[in-house]
Amino acid sequence: MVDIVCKKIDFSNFLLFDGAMGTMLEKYGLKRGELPESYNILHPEIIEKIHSEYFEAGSDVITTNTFGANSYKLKNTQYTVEELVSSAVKIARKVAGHKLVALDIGPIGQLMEPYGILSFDNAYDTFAEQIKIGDREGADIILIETMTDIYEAKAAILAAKENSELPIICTMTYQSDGRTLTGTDPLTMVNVLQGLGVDAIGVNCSLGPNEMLPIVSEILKYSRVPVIVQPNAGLPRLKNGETVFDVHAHEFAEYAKLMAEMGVTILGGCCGTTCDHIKTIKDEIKNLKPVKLDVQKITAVSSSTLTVILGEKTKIIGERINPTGKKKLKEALKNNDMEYILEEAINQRDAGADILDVNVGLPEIDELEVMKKTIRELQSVVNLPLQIDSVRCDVIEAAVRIYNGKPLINSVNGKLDVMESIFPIVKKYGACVIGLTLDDSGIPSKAEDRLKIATKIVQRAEEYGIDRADIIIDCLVLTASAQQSEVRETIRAVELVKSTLGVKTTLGVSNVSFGLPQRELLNRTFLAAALTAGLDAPILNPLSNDMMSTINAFNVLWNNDKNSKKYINVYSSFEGKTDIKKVSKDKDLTKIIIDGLKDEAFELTNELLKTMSEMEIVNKYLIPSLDIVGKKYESGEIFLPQLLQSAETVKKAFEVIKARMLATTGNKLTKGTIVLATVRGDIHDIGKNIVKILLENYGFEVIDLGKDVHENDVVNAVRRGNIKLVGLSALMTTTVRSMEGTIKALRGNNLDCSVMVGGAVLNEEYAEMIGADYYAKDATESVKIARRIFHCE
Ligand code: THG
Repeated sequence: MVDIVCKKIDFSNFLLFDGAMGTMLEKYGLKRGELPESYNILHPEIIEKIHSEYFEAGSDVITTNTFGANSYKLKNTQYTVEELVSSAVKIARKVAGHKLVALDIGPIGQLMEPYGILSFDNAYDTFAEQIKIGDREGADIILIETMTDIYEAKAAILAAKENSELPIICTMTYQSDGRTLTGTDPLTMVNVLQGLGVDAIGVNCSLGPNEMLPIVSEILKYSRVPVIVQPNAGLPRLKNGETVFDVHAHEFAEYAKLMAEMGVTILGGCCGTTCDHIKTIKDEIKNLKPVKLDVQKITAVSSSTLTVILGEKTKIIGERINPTGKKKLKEALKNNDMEYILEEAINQRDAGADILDVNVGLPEIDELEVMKKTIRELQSVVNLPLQIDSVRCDVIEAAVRIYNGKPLINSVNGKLDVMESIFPIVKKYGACVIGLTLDDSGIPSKAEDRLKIATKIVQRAEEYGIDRADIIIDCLVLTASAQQSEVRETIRAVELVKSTLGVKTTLGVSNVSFGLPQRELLNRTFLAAALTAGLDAPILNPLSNDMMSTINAFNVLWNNDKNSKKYINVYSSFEGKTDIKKVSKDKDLTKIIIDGLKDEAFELTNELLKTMSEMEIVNKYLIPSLDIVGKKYESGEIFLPQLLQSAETVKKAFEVIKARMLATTGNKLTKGTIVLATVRGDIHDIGKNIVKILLENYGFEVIDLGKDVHENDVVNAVRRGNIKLVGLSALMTTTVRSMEGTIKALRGNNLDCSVMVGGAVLNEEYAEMIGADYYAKDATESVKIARRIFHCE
């Protein structure tokens, strides 16, 4: 059959998706524990019926029943990705006819490395398999949805881009704190995903339409691609053992209308929505015209949890991860000593860096492998956006590919061949890039000629589809000792480039002083002049008090530091302060744990054991630092990845302590044993695994029964181990009933244990209703409960 379906989607009008599949399937008989996608084979007529109902209700897009059809989730089933995806697309196409079919891609259901087992490449391959089949079978859109980890979303988007030419829509799921599970905020999502070239961005699931409003409005502020919203019909609630959703069609459609008026152009529904909801939206928006928003372009780079916007006040790019002139770093790179590099990163962050330059170019090492490793390690420890610095294109591409965020590439210049090799990478991965004002004739003396090169770079980039907002121009600092007259030209060039091209600027400030005494004096004086000219983001050594104090002073004089607040804070008791460099030399286990430095924790614990007892270390350092980290997590200062990183760091220290106790006293260090299980019918164990990591690192022993655990298996484990605390997890509304059944079974067997429960659809009220003793709203709460039960307060 010749494929004549037009692949271009008209995003200039409203596009109406369909509503829920899962909750509709339950209505048509899907049992708890049954694989929803199995219906594509076992009951295709039911899938067809649901699609038809949405079609009749007015959906422009029919979404395939393939949410969980990935090789990880199908591992222990009789089904293959091939058969489930191809049958799903066929059924959807049959109903949709010339309307659109969206290939549904849900999350894989595993935590990504370094905390979980899922590597970036595995995630990519898993998505690529689904996408190739869906594309071949004639889907029109790839819908990547319910993503909670932006790194996984990136893997899915790359898999879609490299294995099909279909339009890509990506939606993420937010918690009530306005972030995804792994801590991504709306601005960061837009900055990263828009860069990756998705055709529409948005939110789905988890929250009801009302709770989503602030998130949607934040996305609309930044998104230059159409925005899609597919809320749940409110937050799920258990009523007489059934899951109910309280936002009915009319109220739901009112919210849809409100969102359309705000600027959303693609609408639909997630859990709990029905064809009534879709039909009512259709009616509500029929007389509306899509709102065209005037979105301001920003120059911004992102890690997975933090976006740094250039131009808002001076942003500092830390230069210290660069072997030039640094003997110790060279040694560390040769010896694969990541801990040294991580420390450099942490010190720069603590000193106030906003972005970190990463250059690992040494002739005697495998730069590509070391760069990848360095990026992975850095992004698990510091949340600052990274600047990827190499003269090798292959190194830049490899690093940008595995980077979890929107990086800054250092650099491109006015040479044709360099632009031809760098710009495709910038475009494909949606990075920002530094453009150096030099070309085949070198660095021009005059500011006007540097502007010419900058103009050429910007124009060329735009031909590649790169927005000029993603380009940061470096007018290049020359050394005062060799090219004295050209130092001022750099300052003039900054002014010229900014006023003519409207781009942001950077400079590697310390170049100015090579070969002269008192380098810091020249550096800081030059910095002050460049800041006055409008320099947005200097590359410098954040550990230099001279440089940082110049910036602090500048921010007062330029009215950036309102009421001199930061200045006063830093300098009002300056006499008593020690140098930043000296402070960071003292090793403190508490700080090491908070920073998440595993190897250092291991070494320092061994060191401390020479003068302290095992329990002293546990009580003086390990538990208090985990408490600090827990508080930071609860207050929203840090997010899940950093929480887990610190937990893993404590684990290293515990390993040393446990081994020592076993050797000296024969005692095992444990505060108590806890049984954990994801209940019968539920295969989602991310939440339970996070709880396990935390509990173990607080010194509890965990018997992990895994997922889809039968009531009797929990009962037996509790009886056998005389267990005092059980933790049960359920993600789906349908499996909360298994949770209730498990608690009944424990009580029915007269087992004297407390039960704590957790999971996305639970709250205090259900927990009580199903007979649990405790509700753990998140992993840190489960630790508090365990400490209460085992009296370790
Ligand atoms: N523009 C852009 N990128 C750049 C530069 C630039 N990257 C490299 C450089 N210039 C900026 N980064 C550094 C990194 C290290 C050093 C200087 C600038 C350095 N400084 C001391 C020295 O020269 O001996 C060592 C300092 C120390 O160890 O404390 O090595 O202009 N886009």
